[in-house]
Amino acid sequence: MLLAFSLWSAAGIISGRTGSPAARKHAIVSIEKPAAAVLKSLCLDILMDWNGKIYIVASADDLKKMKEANIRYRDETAIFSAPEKGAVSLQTLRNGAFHSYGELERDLLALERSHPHLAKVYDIGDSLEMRNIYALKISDNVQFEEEGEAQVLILGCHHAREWISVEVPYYVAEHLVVSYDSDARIRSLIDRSEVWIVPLVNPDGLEYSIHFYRYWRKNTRNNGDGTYGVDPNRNYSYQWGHDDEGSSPNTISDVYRGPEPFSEPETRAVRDLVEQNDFQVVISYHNYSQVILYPWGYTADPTNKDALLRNMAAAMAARMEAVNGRVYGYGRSGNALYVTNGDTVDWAFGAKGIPAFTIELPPVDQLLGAFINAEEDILPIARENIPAMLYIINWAVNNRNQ
Ligand code: 0X9
Ligand code: CA
Ligand code: ZN
Repeated sequence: MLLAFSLWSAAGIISGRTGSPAARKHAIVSIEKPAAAVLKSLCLDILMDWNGKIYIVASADDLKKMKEANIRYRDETAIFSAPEKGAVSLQTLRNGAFHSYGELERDLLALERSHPHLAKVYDIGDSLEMRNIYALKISDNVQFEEEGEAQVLILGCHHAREWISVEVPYYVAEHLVVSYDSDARIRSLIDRSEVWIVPLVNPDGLEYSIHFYRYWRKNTRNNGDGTYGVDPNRNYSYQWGHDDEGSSPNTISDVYRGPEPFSEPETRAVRDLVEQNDFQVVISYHNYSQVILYPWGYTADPTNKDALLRNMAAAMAARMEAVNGRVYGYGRSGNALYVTNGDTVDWAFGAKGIPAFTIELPPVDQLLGAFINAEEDILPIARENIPAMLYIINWAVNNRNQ
């Protein structure tokens, strides 16, 4: 049922990057899976586990370490470099048509300025490097704090390298705002709801990914031991640290869960926003895999609302496919190839009782680009997500006070 490929080997291999974040050249290499057991001690950045091979993002140092450990690897950099070059425009140098932190700030403020009765920008907290974490609230009478309407929360970019996960929430927001006057269905939904959109939960990580290291995943926390970064999607409190397979206690790991639940300002900002409101649904965008996931993530067991969550995921998938013909899978997170603990949607559902979904955006696999989406795919991907979000807003309106 689930086609998602895991980034994290089911064997729980520890992955991460050594040293401080700095601009460096990396190769992508693959090794045969049986050799993977020895990887644990080398602390390498494992990109994916696919088709019997483990793919690794390796610095010159890493390659040296692998040679010393007699690990035979194959250079696969060429497979990955082609889409990456095509995906960024030379004009804007780094991030092409994708939003940087500054560009997102500019565009959110512009939406607020052009539609002051519909869109309001909130600063819901500061990142470690003191960037603002922005939320855009969309509603009729947006200036009123307590409207007593259904509420939906849409999050993007917990993970730095997942650039498309900023774009989809942003364009959903823009579409809702600019279509309000002309589209009766959107107007009626927005009149009866408040939609909160946080396109960029991890601004420090995104900037680091843009300027220094494209495949950076975590935030940029200095762990104090020569390693950097906590995985924001392992730092929520529900079943935090449940086991060392769904998250890692090792600071160097790319799924390091942090020293304690909500140790990171990015996850605290989301927590506080949820606690100050009454959301009926939470959506958290990630990529890649093209799949809609619902709790639990920490275990393969179903929740007590499995049928409901499954029906909602199926309804979203059908609406997405209808736009461009792209098929999104759906299923329970922990039932897929790997478990996670401390993620957003387990917390939203487990601690707050809110139906919550992780939407892993395209592509479906690494051969179609993995974390790298072509600029010309941004709008088609955003467009196919709009009907799914309208369905979710409508569901929230119909299921308030349940
Ligand atoms: O590992 C994650 O945090 C998410 N995948 S990603 O490739 N974007 O990093 C998945 C979270 C959903 N939970 C599970 N699949 N268990
Ligand atoms: Ca409203
Ligand atoms: Zn992610």
